[in-house]
Amino acid sequence: MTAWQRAPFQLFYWPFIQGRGEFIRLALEEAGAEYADVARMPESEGGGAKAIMAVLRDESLRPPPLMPPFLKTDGLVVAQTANILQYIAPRLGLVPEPLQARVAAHQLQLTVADFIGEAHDVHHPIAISLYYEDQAAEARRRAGHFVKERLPKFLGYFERVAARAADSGDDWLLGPSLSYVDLSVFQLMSGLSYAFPNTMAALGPEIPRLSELSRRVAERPRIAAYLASPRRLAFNEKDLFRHYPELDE
Ligand SMILES: N[C@@H](CCC(=O)N[C@@H](CS)C(=O)NCC(=O)O)C(=O)O
Repeated sequence: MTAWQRAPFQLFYWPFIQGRGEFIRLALEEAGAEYADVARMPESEGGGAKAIMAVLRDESLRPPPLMPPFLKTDGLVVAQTANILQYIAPRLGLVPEPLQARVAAHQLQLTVADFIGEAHDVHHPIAISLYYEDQAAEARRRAGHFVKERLPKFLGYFERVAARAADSGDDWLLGPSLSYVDLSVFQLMSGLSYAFPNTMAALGPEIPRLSELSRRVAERPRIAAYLASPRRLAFNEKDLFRHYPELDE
C-alpha cells in the first residue's frame, strides 16, 4: 500500500485543472486535513488519470460514480461535489451543527453547482465533446445572455444572502464561523474574475459584500498558504472558468 492509500481523504479529480475538484480541495486545505490528490500523484505510484479510470471501471462499487470529482473516505466512494462537501464538512468543522444550517448550506452549494454549470456552458454551449473553436459563434451568443442576465442574477442572489447574514451580525454566510459555502463563493468569485474580468469589474459596486468575503477567505492562513503553493493550479483554457476576451464584452 502506498502512502496516499492510507490518507483519510483521497480526492480523485482531473490533474491539470481546478474545475469542480477545487471546491473540495479548498475545504480540505482550510481544515488542514491530510488528503491525497490522487490523479496528481505519479503513475508509478498508482496516480495519474489512470487512477480515476480504475475507479470508474470498478464493478464492485454500488453505486459507482459517473465522473470526477469523487472522494474515497470511510471505505466509501462519494461523488457529486455538493454531496461530497455535505458529507465531509461536519468532520472538517466547516458547517454549523444544526440540521437547518446544514440544509441551508447544501441549498447554497447546489445553487453554486447550477451557476458553475452555466458558466461552463458559456464556452461549451453545444457539446462538451466539441472544441471551443467549433462552437465559438454559439458561445458568443450565449455569453451575451450570461454576462447580462445570469451572472448578475446569481451573484446578486449570493450578495443578498451575505447582506442578510451581516444584518444578523454574522461574519460568514451561515453564521459566525466560516463554512464550506464561503469557500465555494470565494472560488466562484476567483473563477469569474479570471474568466470575465470586464463584467466583474462593472458589477463590482453591486456586490461589495461578496468581494469583501472573498478577500477575507483569501487571507485565512491556510488558504493563503494553499493559494501560494504549487498545489493550487493556475486557471487555464482547459478549465471550467476560461478567459476568452470575446465572451466578456
Ligand atoms: N454534477 C457533478 C458534475 C461533475 C462533472 O461535470 N465533472 C466533469 C469535470 S468538472 C467531468 O468529468 N465531466 C465528464 C463528462 O461530463 O463526461 C458535480 O457537481 O460533481
